[in-house]
Amino acid sequence: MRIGIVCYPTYGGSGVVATELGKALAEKGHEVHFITYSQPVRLETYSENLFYHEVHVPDYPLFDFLPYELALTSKLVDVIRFEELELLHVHYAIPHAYAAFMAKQILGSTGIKLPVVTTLHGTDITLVGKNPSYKPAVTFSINQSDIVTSVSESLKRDTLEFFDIHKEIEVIPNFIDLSLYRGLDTTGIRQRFAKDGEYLLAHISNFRKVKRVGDVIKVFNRVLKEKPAKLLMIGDGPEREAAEKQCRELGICDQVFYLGKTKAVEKLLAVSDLFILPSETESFGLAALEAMAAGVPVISSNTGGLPEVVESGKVGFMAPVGEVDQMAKHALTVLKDDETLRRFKNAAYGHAENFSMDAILPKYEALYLKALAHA
Ligand code: GMT
Repeated sequence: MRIGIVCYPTYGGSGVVATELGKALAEKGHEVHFITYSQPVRLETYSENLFYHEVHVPDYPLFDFLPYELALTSKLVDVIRFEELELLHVHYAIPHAYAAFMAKQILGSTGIKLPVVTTLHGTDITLVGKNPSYKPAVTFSINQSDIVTSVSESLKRDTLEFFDIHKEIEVIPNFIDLSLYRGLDTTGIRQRFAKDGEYLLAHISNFRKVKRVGDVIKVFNRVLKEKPAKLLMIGDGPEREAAEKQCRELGICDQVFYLGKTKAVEKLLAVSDLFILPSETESFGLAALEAMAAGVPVISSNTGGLPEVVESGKVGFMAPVGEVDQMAKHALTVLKDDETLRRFKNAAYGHAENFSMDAILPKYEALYLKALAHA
């Protein structure tokens, strides 16, 4: 198939899922064209089946706001026509589903059919999409998509609750390429952060409010009172400064490493003992799955789609949002002794296999065929 993929190219779950999906499809022989405003961060590999088309938004003194949807729509029309794409898969409804609808209309006026698959990822529904400024356009464009998928049952429920949707929503969970976590050379990495006998905890996110990074620090600080440990804070975003300040106030700066948007995520996870994800809301929690793929147990909040990912008591534990005492208690249960930690680590890795790329990719391919058949 010749497939167009639209996504956010930056760090963030939806862009990662879209890019890994595109790469896997290309490996299976499909021709995949990414259309977005900059090269997706995970699209560094070369494949003869992978293409990238950059959307440029020309500025003009009249524009207080650059019309990205318009430029994206025009680019879609151009690429789809010229490359003879058969299908468009857009990730994150805002504004991609809307641009896809417009492109479909324009192409339709010249007799070109374009099936559109929209994947809902989370904040496009739970935080941003239901804002009245966007809601009518989001509702409309979801309903106009030929196929709609969501990354968890929880997100599907939220979508049906917040929007007037009369389209079937297929749930296809996030997935992971387990091969990325095998045979890694991690020589010296753990020693760089933790001494012998110290536990290594980790958190990865875009440090937005929804991630509750302050709770990560609180949980870690409680763990520190019982066990020698270090914390890796991976990623960057608006809440980083506040989290750094929190560490200073608690006097634990020497125990916490802020590593920013490093690309060595798999290696850092591979040397970690425990992952903390106390989010306010999380439609799936790809970061938790990445941790498990590296054999790292997870302590998370029990919000949104996380209960579909984190098998509490087996691969880690969940606690209600904000319950940092409970989370710390759970963390100490996992870190109780070497044998317990090993059991949780093995279970985490085993559970990640349920979300392997091999298991999930055929589901998308089947949906594409369905979309093509109905076009
Ligand atoms: O977590 C974020 O803020 C990034 C966001 C995104 O759209 O890139 O992630 C969402 O999509 C991911 C991939 O489907 C999910 O794994 C995340 O749970 C979801 N984030 C939230 O719901 C907050």
